[in-house]
Amino acid sequence: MVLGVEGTQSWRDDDALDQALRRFYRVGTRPLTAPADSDNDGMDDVWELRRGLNPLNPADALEDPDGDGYSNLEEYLARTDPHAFNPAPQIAIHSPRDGGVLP
Ligand SMILES: [Ca+2]
Ligand SMILES: [Ca+2]
Ligand SMILES: [Ca+2]
Repeated sequence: MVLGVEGTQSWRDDDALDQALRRFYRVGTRPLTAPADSDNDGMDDVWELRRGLNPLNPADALEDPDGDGYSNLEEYLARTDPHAFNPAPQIAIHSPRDGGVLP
């Protein structure tokens, strides 16, 4: 069963024909500018499906599978990969006098 298509990519549930693993889906279309967020966790369904998250479980918004200190919701908002460690941004303050980096 095809769950969705974006460009040349599609998402399928290959178990949909297995009676024991049968799931239920609501079928519809939405504009790309207003993606569905079925569990209201702030991350759209397609983004969650593409990254192995659960679009029906809001608890995964607070998880941090790559251990970088950024939650899945923060990674979604920053458009980073929630499964790839992202180092914290480095901030340097430069002196207005000589341009040197202040401690
Ligand atoms: Ca969601
Ligand atoms: Ca979710
Ligand atoms: Ca993370």
